[in-house]
Amino acid sequence: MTTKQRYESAKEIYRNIGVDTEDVLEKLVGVSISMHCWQGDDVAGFEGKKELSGGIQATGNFLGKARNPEELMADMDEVFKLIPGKHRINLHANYAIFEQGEEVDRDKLEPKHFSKWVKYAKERGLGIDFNPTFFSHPNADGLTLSHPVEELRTFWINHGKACLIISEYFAKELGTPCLMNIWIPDGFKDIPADRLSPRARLKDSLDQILSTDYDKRLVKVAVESKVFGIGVEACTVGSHEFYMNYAAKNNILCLLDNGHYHPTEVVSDKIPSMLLFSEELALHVTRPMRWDSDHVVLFDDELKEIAKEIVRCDALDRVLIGLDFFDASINRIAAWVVGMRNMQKALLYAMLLPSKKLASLQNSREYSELMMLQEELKLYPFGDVWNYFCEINQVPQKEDWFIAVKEYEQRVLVRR
Ligand code: RNT
Ligand code: ZN
Repeated sequence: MTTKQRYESAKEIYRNIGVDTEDVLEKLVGVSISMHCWQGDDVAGFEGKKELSGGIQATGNFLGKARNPEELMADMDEVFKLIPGKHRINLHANYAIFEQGEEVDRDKLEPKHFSKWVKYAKERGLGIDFNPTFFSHPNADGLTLSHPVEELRTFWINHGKACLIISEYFAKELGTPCLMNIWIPDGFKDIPADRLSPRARLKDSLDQILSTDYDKRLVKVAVESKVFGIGVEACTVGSHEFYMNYAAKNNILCLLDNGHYHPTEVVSDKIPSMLLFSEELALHVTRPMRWDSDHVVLFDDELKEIAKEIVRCDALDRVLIGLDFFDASINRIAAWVVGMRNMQKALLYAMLLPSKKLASLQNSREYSELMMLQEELKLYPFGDVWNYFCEINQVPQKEDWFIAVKEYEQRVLVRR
């Protein structure tokens, strides 16, 4: 049977439960996912030999890591050939591209240092999202925006302000709003004596950054909380409560990274609550394994649950989905493709559920039937719809994409 024939049969099966697969495929292709550039080089960036700091860690030594902008862009192109739809790229400030002799420190960054990225994105019709980089820098000695030393705190405030201007430049150039996400590594390894002052300083730093004159329609600022990290096990300054309140009061976005909560706490459950109180919400979809390990996103239960919440809340246009993982132990392009395709698969899976019917079973408290149906739906021919989606969007189906990755590994990566 051809992919199309399998799809036709699946379409019929889904029609019987009231799901229109044609509708779903049209919707799905319109969902853009923000692909993080930092999977391509283990969060190294282009500033030279700076150690990765801030309590995040890329482990592994797979061959072929991108060493410069050209290589990183070429690798990203390979990924985009293998995933259906049009997406966005997510950059960090330490991926600035300097001309010879033009290097500046992070507090002095300007739009021109990102013009090559704009050119790249324009040529491919991609949007850009952005992140100030508050780690891997001599001034980030465990504390940044909450630093008690004014001079250091000011350096980081100025970095944040510079990044707002750069974000606005991306939005203007590319004609699509830029999400600028703030994550800082600030915290304490052991029990602090004062949790209030660092948070008061962080609050003031954010106020100062946001006082920059920028167009709120073009730049969406988000704040990303974290419960713990390597070296900051006892307390993080930017906790969930801190940022949720800060975001609500200042009308900016919260960004939820599903590796940043207590190990049994799930982001999927937070999505509807957040959406009741804020217009938009941003996500870093990742896979924590026992800790915030940033493993490649798999098609697992929590990913499906996250996608279901977005779809059921009818919030595809209110939830900004970005990925955040960095695995250096496998082919980095394969890592990207697996993660991106899985995010799309999860959305498709969610869109193919008869959500209204399931909700009505819940509301009429027919819990036995609800459980039965939710379980039966797991074996519906979802894969046949996915393969057809790949076919009509001209990317390889099933595992076939890996042939291209292997070929690129042999032709390009092994020579690096
Ligand atoms: C770290 C945060 C943050 C980073 C990226 C590189 O724990 O998740 O989002 O992973 O900014
Ligand atoms: Zn994150």
